[in-house]
Amino acid sequence: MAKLPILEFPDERLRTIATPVETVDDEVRRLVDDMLETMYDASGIGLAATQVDVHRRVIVIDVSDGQSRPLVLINPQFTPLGEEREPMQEGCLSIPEYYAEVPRALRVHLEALDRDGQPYEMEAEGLLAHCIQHEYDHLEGVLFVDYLSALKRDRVMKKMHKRHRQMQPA
Ligand code: GNR
Ligand code: NI
Repeated sequence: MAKLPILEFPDERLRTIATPVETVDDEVRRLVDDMLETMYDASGIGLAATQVDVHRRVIVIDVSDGQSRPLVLINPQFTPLGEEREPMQEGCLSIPEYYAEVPRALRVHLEALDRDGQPYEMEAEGLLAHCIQHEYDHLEGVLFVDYLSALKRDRVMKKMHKRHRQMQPA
């Protein structure tokens, strides 16, 4: 397994729309394993392939206590269940040290392929439902700051530019 570098906002590559996986082969499984290692190392609860600059429809999630129950979502599709929306404080490994409330569907129905290419479906709510929607957005090139006001997004952009200047001094 290998830890992969994570793209950070406002990197334009985060805006790429991911393409479906045709066959879940060893290469895809290696990507899944590398993404899990990357997510656990960064103490995230989810990671989309987009964030590691691989533009395929692959997501890993683990919202369990002790991060012991990895969930693999390949070619995921979800539908909101009911009209209920719930704001939740979100963060993103591609936008470090910034958190904001985002309203999303409280419950969703998910269909995806697992690490063996087997289709499964499940219902999710609360944090897991939020995380599924956050990760799905990444596959569509969407970031949670897109739901904020232009003023707030601008502030995040400035903060990130400052961070990147400090990381790589001229
Ligand atoms: O680690 C993460 N925490 C989080 C909290 C609330 C809603 C979504 C998330 S996902 C995020 C990791 C990440 O950036 N995934 O793309
Ligand atoms: Ni994210």
